[in-house]
Amino acid sequence: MLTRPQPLRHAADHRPEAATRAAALREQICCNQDLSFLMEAHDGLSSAVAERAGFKGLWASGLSIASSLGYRDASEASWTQLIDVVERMVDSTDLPVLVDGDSGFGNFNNARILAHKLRQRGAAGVALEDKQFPKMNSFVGDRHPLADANEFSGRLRAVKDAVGDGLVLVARIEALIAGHGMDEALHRAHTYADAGADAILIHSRKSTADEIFAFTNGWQNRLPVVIVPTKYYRTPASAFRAAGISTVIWANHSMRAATSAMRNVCERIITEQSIAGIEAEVATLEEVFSLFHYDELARAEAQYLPATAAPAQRD
Ligand code: SPV
Ligand code: MG
Repeated sequence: MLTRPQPLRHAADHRPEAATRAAALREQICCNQDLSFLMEAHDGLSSAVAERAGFKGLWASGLSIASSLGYRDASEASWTQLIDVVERMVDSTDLPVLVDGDSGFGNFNNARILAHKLRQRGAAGVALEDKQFPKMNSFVGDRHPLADANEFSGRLRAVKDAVGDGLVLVARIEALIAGHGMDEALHRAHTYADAGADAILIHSRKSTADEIFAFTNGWQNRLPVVIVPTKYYRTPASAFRAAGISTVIWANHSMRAATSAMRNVCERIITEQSIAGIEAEVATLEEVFSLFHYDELARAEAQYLPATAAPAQRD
């Protein structure tokens, strides 16, 4: 009897299903005993690098994705561009991806379409912020008009009805960014919990974590709390643990590291008119190839290409 070799599967076919990733993210955000960390990524490469480094979950940052596409973080990239990037991130790793869904690209209807398509592309969760569309990055200027809390709750309810537990739904509160104060932030957190959010992201642009800890004191972990310590970066993780915070998002550091590394290498090459000096400082091609499993392709070629196939024509 002819025994056929097991068919090889394309690298992306080995990846966990969307439901498995959503369950993994839910575990990290909602059920974790210790603090969880999500690392920013903005494409397939940065996702694969973060996974290789040991991160267990990714943050698909709106700022970083916009920047890598050459847009401003002001709702200039479309939701279809976002889901295409998320698909590349999902296909490049086994990790759950929490997607920065900005304000949901419109009203409840846009938000639920976004969530539905994100789930189809394998995302594990979506964070929606209570701003109006178009939004502006929280660290740019002082114009951050908030959405009405009830209208925003409708966006959350519509997303929950559309995708159920298929995505972890994180409600992000911008009241502190917009200068509305702690009472408003807590009121909104309770409103969004009532609307079905799975976790609350409380955002601050202060250089200390004081207002984050004031929030966690008032909130008493009715839902898990997610934070983004980009501006209060000096606060140690131990302080976040002590405050009972669930998850820390390192929100833009691969994008910023890439920016400074690219700037340095460009300046060196233009000055030195040579790449000899930087060869030892950049990733080897072998490292890049290994991130994307060229070995699997070689095995597939052995299985599927005719043995007599002529090598590809080269110049
Ligand atoms: C992002 O990474 O796009 C965020 C976080 O939303 S922040 O830039 O802090 O608003
Ligand atoms: Mg963002």
